[in-house]
Amino acid sequence: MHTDYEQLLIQQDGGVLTIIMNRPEVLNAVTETMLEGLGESLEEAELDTSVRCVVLTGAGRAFGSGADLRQFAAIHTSNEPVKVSEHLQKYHRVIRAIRAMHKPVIAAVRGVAAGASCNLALACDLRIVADDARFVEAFARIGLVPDAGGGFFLARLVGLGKALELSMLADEIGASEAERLGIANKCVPVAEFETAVQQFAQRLAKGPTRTYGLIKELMNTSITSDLETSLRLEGELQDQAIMSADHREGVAAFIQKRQAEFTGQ
Ligand code: LHQ
Repeated sequence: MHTDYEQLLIQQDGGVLTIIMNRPEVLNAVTETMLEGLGESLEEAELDTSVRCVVLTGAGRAFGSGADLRQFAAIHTSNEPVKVSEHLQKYHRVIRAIRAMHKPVIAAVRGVAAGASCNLALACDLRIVADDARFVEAFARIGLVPDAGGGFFLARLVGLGKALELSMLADEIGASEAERLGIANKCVPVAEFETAVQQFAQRLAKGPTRTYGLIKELMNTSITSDLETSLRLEGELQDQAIMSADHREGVAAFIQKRQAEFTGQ
């Protein structure tokens, strides 16, 4: 793995690759440089067979404060119409890389996750949060619509009514509310956060990685497809899963009354 990025720290421990957005002085506000690094490192993680789980997190007291507003303030100084959709392509590359990755991607959220950073966390497969975590769809506060995948992920996680409420009022929700709504999969005290994240990620990294990839494909396709498409796909994917070494190992471990040791194949 290439680990030398200007605004990211990248660490690998066994099968767990941790990508840390690293601009703590502005609560990891997102820039084009950061997005390019995220896109590249996630695409590389997909190809690296030594990586079996990815953790996305922020340096310091926050996950992220959304797009860097100081960078964007400058674009309003001219009277030219502003086209931000091209810039959004950089977020979309990151989101596609997370969703297409054939291994689990976890967002580890402590402190605030606002705006586009909030939605990058929602694009991940699972979210583990510290009890000081705060999620805020901050866009409407500055007269914008949710971007970075928010229109897709938020409503699917919390339902349409709640998604509209969170987007229109742009109020913060805390960790326990996020857990209640199904945004957070697991909430832990801040003092235990780093250990809990590593344990959670290491557990996933020792799982049947190839099957996890197929599970992602099944779930991500099924939330946008009809029943027939989903049933057809589950058959195709199960044909692949049943041929995996991890399936054979799982069955053997059950029969021999021992813990399965998955290789990810
Ligand atoms: C920041 C930021 C930030 C720069 C804190 N930028 N410096 C938008 C634009 C265009 C196109 C594409 O899409 C988008 C998508 C979006 O993400 S829109 C949403 C953008 N984000 C926001 O509106 C959130 C702005 N930040 C805040 O409301 C607060 O900072 C939050 C609630 C995140 C955290 O509050 P506090 O914990 O009280 O921290 P703080 O406000 O004191 O921030 C600490 C420092 O970080 C501070 O700098 P300073 O030099 O005063 O210490 C902030 O200015 C800086 N910072 N967010 N997005």
